[in-house]
Amino acid sequence: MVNINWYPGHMAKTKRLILESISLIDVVYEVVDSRIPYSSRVKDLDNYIKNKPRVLIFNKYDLCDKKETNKWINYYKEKGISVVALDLEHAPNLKELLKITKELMDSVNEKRSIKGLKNRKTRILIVGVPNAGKSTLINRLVNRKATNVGNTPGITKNLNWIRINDDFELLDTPGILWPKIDENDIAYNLATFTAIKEEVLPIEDIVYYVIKKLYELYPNVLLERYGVNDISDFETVLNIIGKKRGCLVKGGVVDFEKVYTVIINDIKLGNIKGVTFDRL
Ligand SMILES: Nc1nc2c(ncn2[C@@H]2O[C@H](COP(=O)(O)OP(=O)(O)OP(=O)(O)O)[C@@H](O)[C@H]2O)c(=O)[nH]1
Ligand SMILES: [Mg+2]
Repeated sequence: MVNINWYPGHMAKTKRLILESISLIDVVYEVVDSRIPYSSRVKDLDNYIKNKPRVLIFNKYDLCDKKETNKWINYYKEKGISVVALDLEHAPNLKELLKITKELMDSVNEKRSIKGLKNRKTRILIVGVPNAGKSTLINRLVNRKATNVGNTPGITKNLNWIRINDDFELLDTPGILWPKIDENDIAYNLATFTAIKEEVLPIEDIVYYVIKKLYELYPNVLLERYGVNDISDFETVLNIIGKKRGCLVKGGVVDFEKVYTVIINDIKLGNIKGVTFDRL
């Protein structure tokens, strides 16, 4: 049982700053990782985005198991949430997102006009767990490198307003988690898909979790990529993978640390595609 108290001061601060800016916001884009559409939803988000119109963005759709992830998309849609799936890396098709945003904004402005208020520019808050692709989304929306991106959690450090044009502004925010992640699978899913810094959980535990999940859900991936079809003994598994992937030290002995890095990097670099770890 894990109980991750990885909640650095800047996350609490980010939430406070979001709460302070929320009255300026019209629409919230909540970005999740399509491989963990449940684990990567910020659990206490409602507390500080209030009841602002929201679009749930399933990012990194290129890396997920579409059959399983589509079940989640339908599940959220049935709950009345607007959902858009995106592959920002290869095919950033933003049309549907912009269409939904316009619809949400039109109804904001309708309500304003009833009160005799003028239309206002669209201000969008982008939130999500670390490394979900929030800043990448902003760069695609403005079509330039307006904010830094990177493949580790914690790249964005501050809240940044980014102007698209006179009618459109975006607020980029640092990734956030919640004070206590006390569900085992959520913690390991976040660690597996790089939303929690690597140091927070022991790397061998993360790797063991990944292998166990692949064995349960995607045995073909485990077999084809690593030559493993039996996980009853973890050391044997590491030895097989180490030999297959050249993680050896002098004398042909497998270096387990290198095996861990290989597996973590395979996930991180998207070498393992077509996997979704959350199940409905
Ligand atoms: N394969 C794939 N990679 C993506 C996609 N979107 C973003 N990435 C990659 O994911 C990594 C994280 O992207 P960022 O935009 O920095 O994520 P972020 O949510 O702003 O992260 P923090 O600022 O750390 O919270 C980068 O390496 C991106 O290139 C996608 O749709 N598909
Ligand atoms: Mg960022």
